[in-house]
Amino acid sequence: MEYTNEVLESLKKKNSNEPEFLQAANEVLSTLKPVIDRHPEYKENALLERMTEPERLVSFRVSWMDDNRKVHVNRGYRVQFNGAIGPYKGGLRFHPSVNQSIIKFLGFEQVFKNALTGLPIGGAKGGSDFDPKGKSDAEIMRFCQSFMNELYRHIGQDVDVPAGDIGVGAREIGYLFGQYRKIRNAYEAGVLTGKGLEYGGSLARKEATGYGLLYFMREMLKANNMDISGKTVLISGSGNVAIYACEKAQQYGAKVVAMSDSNGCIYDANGIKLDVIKQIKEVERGRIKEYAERVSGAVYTENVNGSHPIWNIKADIALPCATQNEINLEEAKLLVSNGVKAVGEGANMPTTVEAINYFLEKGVLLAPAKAANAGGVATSALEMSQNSMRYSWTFEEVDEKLDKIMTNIFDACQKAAKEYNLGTNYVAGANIAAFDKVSKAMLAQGLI
Ligand code: NDP
Ligand code: 2IT
Repeated sequence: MEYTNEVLESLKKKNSNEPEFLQAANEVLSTLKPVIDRHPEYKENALLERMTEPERLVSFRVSWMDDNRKVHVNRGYRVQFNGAIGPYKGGLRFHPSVNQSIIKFLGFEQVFKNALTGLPIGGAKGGSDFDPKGKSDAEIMRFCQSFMNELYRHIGQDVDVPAGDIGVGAREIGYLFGQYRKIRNAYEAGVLTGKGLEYGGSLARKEATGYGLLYFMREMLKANNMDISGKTVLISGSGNVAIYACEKAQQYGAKVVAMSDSNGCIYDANGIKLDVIKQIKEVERGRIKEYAERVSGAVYTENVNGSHPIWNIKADIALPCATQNEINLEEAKLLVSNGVKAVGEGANMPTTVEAINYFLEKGVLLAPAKAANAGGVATSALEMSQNSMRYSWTFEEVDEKLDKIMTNIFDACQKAAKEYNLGTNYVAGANIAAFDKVSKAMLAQGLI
């Protein structure tokens, strides 16, 4: 049997209850055959088996008390997937859907994404099945403190550096950092990224994932004689990534007509008013349907039975920026029939394998998550650099570095795709470029 298939079959047996992890592994491994054929040493050194087995995974109890003194117990996780390139690095997700499969898929993706940034960071991910929705600030703080009471022993600025993801933003990072500092009695600023600007955070980190997605898009479109200006854009989600993707898309002259949250989507034919979205989401922590109550002419459509009505709106570009598997084959067909020419994955694994293949078949340009959303973690690494230097760069300095990093990532994806005659398949290009770097680092460090 083919080496990649052999490894996939064994993964399926070992991880049969982890569908998202298997999906992520399959998506990567299925594109690596031409590389494996060229490099027999990869099989001899069991690189695929080693890359798909985390270096370490911890799961722990997080007990906390709500405002009515009721006790709750959640499960916390940290997976340190691969440390060959640098300290483990990756976000924390607080969402009720979090389980071992989700954390492992995210950690696995992170290894390759971090390699593509060109910066010295290994791959990790963590989080909890805690649901931050409807919780008071005090409850969030107590949860974060309890979470850090265990996490602290596994992290460190040269060991493992967590950051935000779904449900974890500047507020949560602040509480986590405070508790870490208290436990350690040391100001190790680089132990967490996404910090507030007053205590070691980096300018442009908040904007970085969304802006980076658009920098990647710009390069991908340019390479294919297209341009963002004047295009109609759909952006799912209305969190950190979606908001700053929208901001940069608008700066580039695109018309963003729809955004969403987990309940439904809004359509505004005149173009989304981002200040209203920021007020609802960043300030009030409210629901997206309130947009339609505040902006005349805007229409709200509720999700029904897991459907995502946002993907049934006519547009040129779709930017899924909410969560995994938010575009399935049916939705991909709708997008293509409505004229979508390019898809940029701001979220991690937002497109199912069937949907990816459909887009590629139809000639839709697909900017894959591990390349296109790497701007967030890249800027986290820039935050670590600034913390080590005890210095901070201006917004423009960080933004310029981010732009260069995203341009380099696109170039690397394109180069790998060309080298293996894959045309505009940047999905395979990203996997191959990242795999090449991680493989070389692992081989150089021997069998560990
Ligand atoms: P936020 O928590 O800020 O926002 C998440 C958004 O997605 C919200 O609008 C949320 O809606 C929606 N959403 C979350 N889960 C679901 C779900 N199960 N079904 C439908 N909608 C959902 O997170 P981020 O913006 O930080 O993250 C968004 C995506 O981007 C994630 O896939 C994350 O892994 C990825 N990412 C984030 C980076 C970062 O720097 N933050 C970097 C790279 C990737 P609601 O409020 O209703 O839950
Ligand atoms: O998925 C991701 O890349 C993130 N959530 C950001 C991770 C980080 O360490 O900044």
